[in-house]
Amino acid sequence: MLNRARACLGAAAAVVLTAAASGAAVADAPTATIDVPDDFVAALSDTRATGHYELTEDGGLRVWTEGTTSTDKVAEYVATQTPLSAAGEPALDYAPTSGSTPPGFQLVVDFDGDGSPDGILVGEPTFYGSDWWLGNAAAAFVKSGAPVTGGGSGSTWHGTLDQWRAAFPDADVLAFGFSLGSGVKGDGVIQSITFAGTTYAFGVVVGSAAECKGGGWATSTAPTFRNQGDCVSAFARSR
Ligand SMILES: [Ca+2]
Repeated sequence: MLNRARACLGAAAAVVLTAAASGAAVADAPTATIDVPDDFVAALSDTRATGHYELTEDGGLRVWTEGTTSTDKVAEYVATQTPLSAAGEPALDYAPTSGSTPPGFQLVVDFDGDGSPDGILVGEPTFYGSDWWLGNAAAAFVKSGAPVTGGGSGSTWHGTLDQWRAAFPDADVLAFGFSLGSGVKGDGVIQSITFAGTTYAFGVVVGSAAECKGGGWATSTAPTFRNQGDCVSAFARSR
């Protein structure tokens, strides 16, 4: 059976970990599940009128836009509290169906460690390799402290994550996520998202025995349950 631990990662979101109780973990297999949409931080969501996401049956997240206008954007974030020094090399495992621009990886970063976000780092390995660029809305002190200033990336301020870590040793990641668009027409499946050494799949996670009731058991995808009793007893066993 499954052990489960709900880790509260901020007021707005929590990530439910599901891990096999027996047997060695497979290195590349997802080791946690992002609960969709509950783990997406509402205050950070930037999914617009013609941007969409939906769960796939195998634990992926299909993301797509309808055209190339300013409303064609799908972007969601999961709360965390992780030193940038421990974030590793975040990556999306993305399988495109159409479109040539994959979603970018996004890190909402508190660069000076005072608890408030100061800017977003964007990773687009398809275009810029291991270089991460700073969003234009970032605080001035982050721009002035950027490892590299100049062309060659998605904005004027950029560098590898190791360079960013060296420049801002106190930086914390407050949220991680993805963005497709705006103005980009695309369709594909994010099979998993890797951050700070954990690989996440996507699903609907029932968090308590109470949530099993009223049909809740049938909505759960990570794991799936045969019926309400199966769901309720899973929580009984885990206590
Ligand atoms: Ca800050």
